[in-house]
Amino acid sequence: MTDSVSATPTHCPYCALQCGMNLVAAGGGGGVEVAERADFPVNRGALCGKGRTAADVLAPGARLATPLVRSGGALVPAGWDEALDVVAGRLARVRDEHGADAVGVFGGGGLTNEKAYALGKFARVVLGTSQIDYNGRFCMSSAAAAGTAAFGLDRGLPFPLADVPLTGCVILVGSNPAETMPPALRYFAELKANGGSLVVIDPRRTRTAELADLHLAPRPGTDLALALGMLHLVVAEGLVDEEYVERRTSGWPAARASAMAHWPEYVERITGVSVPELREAVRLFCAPESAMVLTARGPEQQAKGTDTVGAWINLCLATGRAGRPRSGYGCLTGQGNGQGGREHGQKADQLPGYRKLTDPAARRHVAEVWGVDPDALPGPGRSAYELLDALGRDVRSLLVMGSNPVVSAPRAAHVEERLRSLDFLAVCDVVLSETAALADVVLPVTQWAEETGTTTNLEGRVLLRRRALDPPAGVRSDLDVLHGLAARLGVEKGFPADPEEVFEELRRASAGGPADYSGISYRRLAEGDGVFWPCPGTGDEGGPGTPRLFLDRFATEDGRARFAPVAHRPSAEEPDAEYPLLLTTGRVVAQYQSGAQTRRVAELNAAAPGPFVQLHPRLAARLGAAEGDPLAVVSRRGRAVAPARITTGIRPDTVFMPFHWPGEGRANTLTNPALDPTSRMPEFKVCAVRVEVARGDAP
Ligand SMILES: Nc1nc2c(c(=O)[nH]1)N[C@H]1C(S)=C(S)[C@@H](COP(=O)(O)OP(=O)(O)OC[C@H]3O[C@@H](n4cnc5c(=O)[nH]c(N)nc54)[C@H](O)[C@@H]3O)O[C@H]1N2
Ligand SMILES: Nc1nc2c(c(=O)[nH]1)N[C@H]1C(S)=C(S)[C@@H](COP(=O)(O)OP(=O)(O)OC[C@H]3O[C@@H](n4cnc5c(=O)[nH]c(N)nc54)[C@H](O)[C@@H]3O)O[C@H]1N2
Ligand code: SF4
Ligand SMILES: [Mo]
Repeated sequence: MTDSVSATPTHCPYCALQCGMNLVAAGGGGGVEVAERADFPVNRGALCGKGRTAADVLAPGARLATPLVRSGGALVPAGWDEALDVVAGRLARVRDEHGADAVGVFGGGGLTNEKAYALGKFARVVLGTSQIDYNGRFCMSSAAAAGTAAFGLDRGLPFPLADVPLTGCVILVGSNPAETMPPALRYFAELKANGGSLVVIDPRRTRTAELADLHLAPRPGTDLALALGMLHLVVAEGLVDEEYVERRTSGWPAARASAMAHWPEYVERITGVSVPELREAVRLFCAPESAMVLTARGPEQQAKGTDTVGAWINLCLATGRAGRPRSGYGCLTGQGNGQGGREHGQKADQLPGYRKLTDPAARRHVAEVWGVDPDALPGPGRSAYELLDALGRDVRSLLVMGSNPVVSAPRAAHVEERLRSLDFLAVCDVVLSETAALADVVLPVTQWAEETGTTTNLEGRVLLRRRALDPPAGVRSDLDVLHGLAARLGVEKGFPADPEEVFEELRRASAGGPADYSGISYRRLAEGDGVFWPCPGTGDEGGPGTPRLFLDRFATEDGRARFAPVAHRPSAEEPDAEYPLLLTTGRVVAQYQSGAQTRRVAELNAAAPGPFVQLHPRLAARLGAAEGDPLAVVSRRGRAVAPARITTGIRPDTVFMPFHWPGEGRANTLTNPALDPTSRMPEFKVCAVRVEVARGDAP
C-alpha cells in the first residue's frame, strides 16, 4: 500500500454501477485484496463475483509486465524507450506517407475520464486524425442518440438509482441486472416491497424476469413495435396526460398518428406478445402516479435502436412520465466509465464536455483550452465498426486503448482479418488480449488499483478511484504512454502523466458544455459520494451538482421534450428458409465483456468456463440435440460451435449465445454489422442463423 491507512476506498474496475469497495493489504507481499465498503450508497457493500475477485488480475501471472515488440514474427520483451520509439516512428511514417487520416485510434468506455479526454486530444492535436472512435459505440449509443433527440441532453439515468424504489412501476426493456449488475437488484426488490411493480421485456426468462410481476417475451428486434402497441392502447384507453403533453412536449400529433397505425393485433403478430399481455403492461405502467422505463442493450443493440428507444420515450412522454419526480426514462449504461467515456472526446463526432465537433463555438472553446487553431481540429471520423472495416485500406495503422475487438466486434472474423492487414497495430492493455496478440507493439499499462482517476457511473455521478498500491516496475499508465508518444511526435506540452492535472484541464474544456464538470475537483470527490454533472463552477467552489435532470424544463431550445416520429420496421436480417432462426447475444454474470480480464480469474472461469448455445426443448427436439451436444450455429458471416444448454426460458424461435469467448465458440463470428442509421450502432441483438448438431466437432 502506498499510504499507511489500512484500507483505500475505491471503485470496481468493471461495470457502470461502479460499486464502492475497499482495498486492503493482503499476503504481506505488498499485494491487495478487495473488502466490503458499506458506506458507498449505490451498492452499500454488496459486490458481485467479478468485483470481489478483481484484485486477482493484479497478480504477476495474470498480466503483462513489460512492453512487447514484434520481431521475426514473435512478440518479444523490449524496453519502454524502444517500444515507444517504434510506435511513434511507425505512426509518424504512416501519417507522412498516407496522410493523418490513415492513422486510427480506438478507445474504450472502461477508460477513466482523464484517459478518454487525453486520448481524444492526442488523436486530434498530436496525430491530427479524424479517425477515432471507441467501443461505447457498440454499447449504448442508440440510447444516447434518442435521449439527445428527445431531451436535448443524454445522461444515462436522469435520476439517482435511489429513486427507483419510490416509483410506481418500472419497465425494464432488454436488461438483465441479475447477471449484469447484481448489487442493483435490491432497488427492484425495494420497489416491489414498496408496492410498485416490475415489468421485464426480454425474449428470455432471465433471472431478472423471474423477479417480475409481468414478463413479456417478444421476438428479438421487435421492441419498437411493442412500444408503439402500448402507446396505441394508452391513446385508445384515454390514458394520455393531455395537459403534460400540451405544456411540456412537441411533436405529439405525428407520434400519435404512428401509434394509432400500430393496432394491438398487428403488434401481436410482429412481436409474439399477446394483446392481453400488452394490456396488462399498459395497466401496470399507467395505474400508479409515477413510473419509469429503463432500457439496456436488448432494444438498443439493433439497427433501429435509436427509433426503438425513441418509441419507449414516446410512451413516457404521452403519459407524463419524464422530467417529474420519481418518473422518467433512463438507459442503464454498461462499462465502468460508459457514461464519462461518452462525454470527453474519444467519440468520432465529439469534443470534451459532450460538445459537438461540428459546432464552431465548441471548436473555438476547446481549441483555446488546447492552445491550437480551431481550423486545425479535424472533423468527425468514422464510427467504430466503420473504422474497423476500413483498416488496411484507408486506415493503415491503429492505436487501441481499452478494447478487445477481436472478440467483441460484430462480424469478428472479418474485423480480425482487417486488423491483420494493417501496416502497424499498437495495443495498450493490462493483459495480452486477443487483439494485443495481433499487435506489432504491446504496451503494458497500470490497472485501476495502481492509478488514480475519475469515472462517471450510470447515474451521472462522478467518482474518484484512488491508487492503492504501486504498480510493478515494468508497466506505465495510459496517460504516461500518451505523454511519451506526444513528446516523440513533437508535442512536449499538454499531455501530463498526472491524472489530476489532466482533470483540471478537462474541467476547463467541459465548462459551459452539456456535460459540465467545471465545478468538480479531486478534493471534492475525495470527500463525498461523488458529484452528479452538470456541475458548473471554479476552484473548489462548484455548485451542488445535479442528481435529477429535467424537473423544470428539458434541455432542448424551447424546453420541451420532443416526440420521435417512429414506425416499426423489420430487423436488418429476418429468418428465411436457409437461416430460419434468430440469434441473440449477451452476458453471463461471471464473465466481463470480451473476457480479457475475467477469463484470467480462476473462480470466475470455474463458474462460467465457456460459451454455450441456449435453446428451447422444442427446438432441441427438432434438431435432435441433447444437453451438452456441440451445436453449430451458422450465419451469413460464419460458423460457431458451442454446447447446447436447453431451457424453457427462451423462445423456441430464438437461440442465445454469450459473447465472452474467442475461438470456435465466438458469438461475434456470427453477428450482423448492420448499423443504426443515426447512432451507427451494430445489430448485436438479432441476426438470422441455422443450427445443427455438430457431430463431427469436438465439444
Ligand atoms: N456479468 C457481466 N456484467 C456486465 C457486463 C458483462 O460483460 N458481464 N458488461 C457491462 C456492459 S458494458 C453492459 S453494456 C451491460 C449490459 O447489460 P444488459 O443489457 O443487461 O446485458 P445483455 O445480456 O447484453 O442484454 C440484456 C438482455 O437483453 C435481452 N435481449 C436480447 N435481444 C433482445 C431484444 O431484441 N429485445 C429485448 N427487449 N431484449 C433482448 C437478452 O436476452 C438479455 O437478457 O452489462 C454490464 N455488466
Ligand atoms: N455479440 C455481442 N457483442 C458485443 C456485445 C453484445 O451484447 N453482444 N456488447 C458490446 C458492448 S455493450 C461492449 S461495451 C463491448 C465491449 O467489448 P470490449 O471493447 O472488447 O471490452 P472489454 O473486454 O472490456 O475490453 C477492454 C480491453 O481493455 C483492457 N483494459 C481494461 N482497462 C484498461 C485500461 O484502463 N487501459 C487500457 N489500455 N486497457 C484496459 C482489458 O484488459 C481488455 O482487453 O462489446 C460489445 N460486443
Ligand atoms: S456489479 Fe459491476 S461494479 Fe459492482 S462489483 Fe460487479 S462488476 Fe463491479
Ligand atoms: Mo457495454
